[in-house]
Amino acid sequence: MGEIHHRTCHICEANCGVLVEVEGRRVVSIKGDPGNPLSRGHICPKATALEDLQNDPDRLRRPIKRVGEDWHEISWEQAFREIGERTRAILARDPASTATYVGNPNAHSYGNALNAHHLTKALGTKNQFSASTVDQMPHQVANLLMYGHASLFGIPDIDRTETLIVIGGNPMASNGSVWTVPDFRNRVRALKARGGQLVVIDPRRTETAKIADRHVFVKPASDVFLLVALLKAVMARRTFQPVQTFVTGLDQVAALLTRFDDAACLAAAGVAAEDVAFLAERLTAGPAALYGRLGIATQRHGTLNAWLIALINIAAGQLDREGGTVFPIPALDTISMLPRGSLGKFTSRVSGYKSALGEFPAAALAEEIETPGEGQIKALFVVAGNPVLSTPNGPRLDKALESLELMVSVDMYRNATSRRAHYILPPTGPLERDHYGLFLLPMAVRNVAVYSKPTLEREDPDSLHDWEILRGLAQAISGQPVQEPTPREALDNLLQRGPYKVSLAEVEAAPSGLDFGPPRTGVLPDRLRSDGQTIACAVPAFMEALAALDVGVPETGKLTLIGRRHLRTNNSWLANSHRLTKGPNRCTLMIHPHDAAAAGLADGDMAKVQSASGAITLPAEVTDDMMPGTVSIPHGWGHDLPGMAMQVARARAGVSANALTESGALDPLSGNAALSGVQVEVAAASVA
Ligand SMILES: Nc1nc2c(c(=O)[nH]1)N[C@H]1C(S)=C(S)[C@@H](COP(=O)(O)OP(=O)(O)OC[C@H]3O[C@@H](n4cnc5c(=O)[nH]c(N)nc54)[C@H](O)[C@@H]3O)O[C@H]1N2
Ligand SMILES: Nc1nc2c(c(=O)[nH]1)N[C@H]1C(S)=C(S)[C@@H](COP(=O)(O)OP(=O)(O)OC[C@H]3O[C@@H](n4cnc5c(=O)[nH]c(N)nc54)[C@H](O)[C@@H]3O)O[C@H]1N2
Ligand code: SF4
Ligand SMILES: [Mo]
Repeated sequence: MGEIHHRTCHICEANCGVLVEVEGRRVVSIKGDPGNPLSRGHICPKATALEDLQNDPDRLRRPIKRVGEDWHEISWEQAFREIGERTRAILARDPASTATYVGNPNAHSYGNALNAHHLTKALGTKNQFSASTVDQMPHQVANLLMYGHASLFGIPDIDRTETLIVIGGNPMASNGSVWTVPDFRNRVRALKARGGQLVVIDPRRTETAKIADRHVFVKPASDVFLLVALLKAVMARRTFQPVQTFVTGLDQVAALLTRFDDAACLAAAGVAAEDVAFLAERLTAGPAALYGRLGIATQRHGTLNAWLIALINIAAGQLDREGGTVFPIPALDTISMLPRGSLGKFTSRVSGYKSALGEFPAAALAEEIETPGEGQIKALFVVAGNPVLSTPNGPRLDKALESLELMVSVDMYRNATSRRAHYILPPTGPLERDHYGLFLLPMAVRNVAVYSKPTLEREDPDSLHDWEILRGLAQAISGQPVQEPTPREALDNLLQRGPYKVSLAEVEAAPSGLDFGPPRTGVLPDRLRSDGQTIACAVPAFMEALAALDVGVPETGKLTLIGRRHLRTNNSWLANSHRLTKGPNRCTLMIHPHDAAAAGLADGDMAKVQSASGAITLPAEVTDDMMPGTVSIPHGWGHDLPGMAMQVARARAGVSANALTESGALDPLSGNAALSGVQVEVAAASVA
């Protein structure tokens, strides 16, 4: 029997508790922790991949430096010294010519979250980019303008609702997003056992749709029309019920909505009137929650969608209600730690995009590197990100990266993006770090506090955690040491100042986690950070955009592309795990039989997919799970680029969906990329 360590799996947002059995440095097993109050023993196949990651021979353990096409291991001391010198020389020429791109795993590392600003401060740069603008930025803009804080998220009270409506999310594959909801399947089982219903609105009959009581197809990127019709239907059913006293302006919204013709909206969304009537009925009867996620955010109407979803929950009387949309009170309250957020503080140099939360659209990174002039990006620091595979028109960005004078990747792999770096700085292994779900526990279906110690000692005593690398870079560039408490000390401090006033020691004393119970209600308006602590529904910027909205979707005669996720992947970066890459090829073009026939494609045939940005060729998977006219390709593939060093991934490389997405296609209110709704042509690939 080895030693059992309690841990939180940090791979996805679900934050499942795991029990890791180790003998010395050998991992004997990784199992679900039944004592974890949030995940209750649930895990998915990715948890065991933590061991693959920890022991992956391709995982970098030492800093490496590229000279031409050759890579050399160097010491940390040399890496920091050279990067510091080269950065200072670039800054001396043009102080506005550096940039950062911060990827998704930063949301899963409290050490990164608390230390990334040291690097941006040392660089003194406004050129900040992140995965947020290919993801949840629309939700955050809506939160900011409605609730007064970009990080104040409402979540469905799944454990007490009677109706859960999911639009543009697939938690059976993703395990939930901006909603920490491990063990989704059993939570849905319990919902059904108490007579409740799950409804899914999605252009694909997804894994979640398949366990739902009802699935409604919607045309991609046309949800806004469905949501307008649904809001009208909900309002029509609730004319006599009082609205919460802290809510204002719903009547102004209602007045604006009269300009929309219901039938035209439904036709544009491809949804039947009876479906809307059903949804409105469920939303206004018992406790119900409408939850929208990635599919409604990564499209040109992302922010309008997020706003309309909030308005529907409000108008239906479901906000801050048991079984409705609720606001967790986390042990570490990020809304008192983070700034509220700002819009339009900076304007991007090339296209004049307004910043959101101090960030420019990730989709604009390439043009800022390519376009000459003062402020052209010459040095880029990528922290735990793979934008070549994850941002629109990745091949264009890839080419732009090649032209940089200095690129540094803080990453554990030499992958599609970091192969372009001059230096790759790898952090300690995944089991060698501690964990607290800083950003994710505030969106959890129960209020819990869980802390994980490192499971293993650092294999190499010289290796550095991400946060130490970030501080090391800051010091190397600025010449000033970072004198601040360690992340662990900061965590203790923040917890003690939090609503439950617990110390880190008290949290650690409960290795499976401390449980503060289900989400409370009646927390509004107290928790609001808006002026006057009101929810002013008629947000001017949103009202203006809605007033300008043309009903209808132009007929292009082309197919519309959407994405998808698989349980055994996580964006681009688990592709080198032996365990997870087993099984059938998952990088396929899902296409409806009618569309396949029209393109002359049979199941398994190679299909060429062409957009305005580029073309890729991949096998067709013919399935009536797709809405006719819509095709689906997963992202995070394309692992056969020269210079990559991921052996397992290379053997099952796939192709990148982001060769098709377009850098100019954005949600204007948030700068979020419109990954959904790309127009494509599909044909049988000519046999070479
Ligand atoms: N077409 C399309 N594109 C999409 C999406 C889509 O649905 N469709 N989804 C978008 C979404 S939601 C997101 S969040 C983005 C993700 O975009 P990114 O964050 O840019 O990409 P990831 O693939 O998550 O890559 C994470 C990188 O971090 C590294 N890494 C992993 N863990 C750690 C760590 O602990 N420390 C360090 N230093 N590095 C680490 C990995 O090796 C990898 O290089 O992709 C987006 N792109
Ligand atoms: N296994 C696994 N889990 C993951 C990840 C992963 O890569 N793999 N990634 C993690 C990350 S970074 C994130 S952000 C979350 C995302 O978590 P989710 O939001 O659940 O993301 P997806 O599974 O991509 O689901 C998006 C759904 O939107 C649908 N969709 C696409 N376009 C539209 C549209 O225009 N309208 C509507 N209504 N629906 C549309 C798609 O068909 C898909 O079913 O997942 C996280 N968890
Ligand atoms: S659902 Fe997410 S957190 Fe849970 S085991 Fe899987 S990858 Fe880890
Ligand atoms: Mo994401």
